[in-house]
Amino acid sequence: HLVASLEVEETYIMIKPDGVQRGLVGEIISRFEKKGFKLTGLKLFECPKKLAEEHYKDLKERSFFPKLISYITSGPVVCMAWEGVGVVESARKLIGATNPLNAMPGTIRGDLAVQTGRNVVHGSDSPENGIRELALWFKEGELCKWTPTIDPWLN
Ligand code: FUP
Repeated sequence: HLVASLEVEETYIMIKPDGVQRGLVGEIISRFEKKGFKLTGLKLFECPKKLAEEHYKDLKERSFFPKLISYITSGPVVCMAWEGVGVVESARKLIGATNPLNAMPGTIRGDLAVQTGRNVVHGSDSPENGIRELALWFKEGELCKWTPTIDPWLN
């Protein structure tokens, strides 16, 4: 479908260890900032194995699961919460297809990545998973529910 949700939503976006180590943190954050979404949470974090397994629990039976867990826990990740109208689906479009070779140029993965197993960024795939994942990765008090006091044109 072409029309994004008109609901204000929250999504969990994570820059994976390859994105951090390749120096892509600023570039990736910029994509969401320039689009006009609101940053409501941000931290550099070393993900414990248990948390990675919980986050990707739906993929537990897949052959690539052990490799996926060792990739995600191989170095610090950048955890982010982004808020906005239709942000879940829009962020998925900004990120691009799971396999970066299938991701359109102009998307984060299309522009910056080559391999599925090194696809630089994660984004929640539904509003329900946005809520679930934010609860998993952020503690009470780590998210900021702020209202812009300057530019009222975006968000
Ligand atoms: P996405 O929602 O685009 O992150 O993709 P999935 O939830 O299907 O997969 C989560 C992660 O598992 C991907 F980012 C990379 C990894 N993966 C593989 O390593 N191999 C696969 O065949 C599929 C996914």
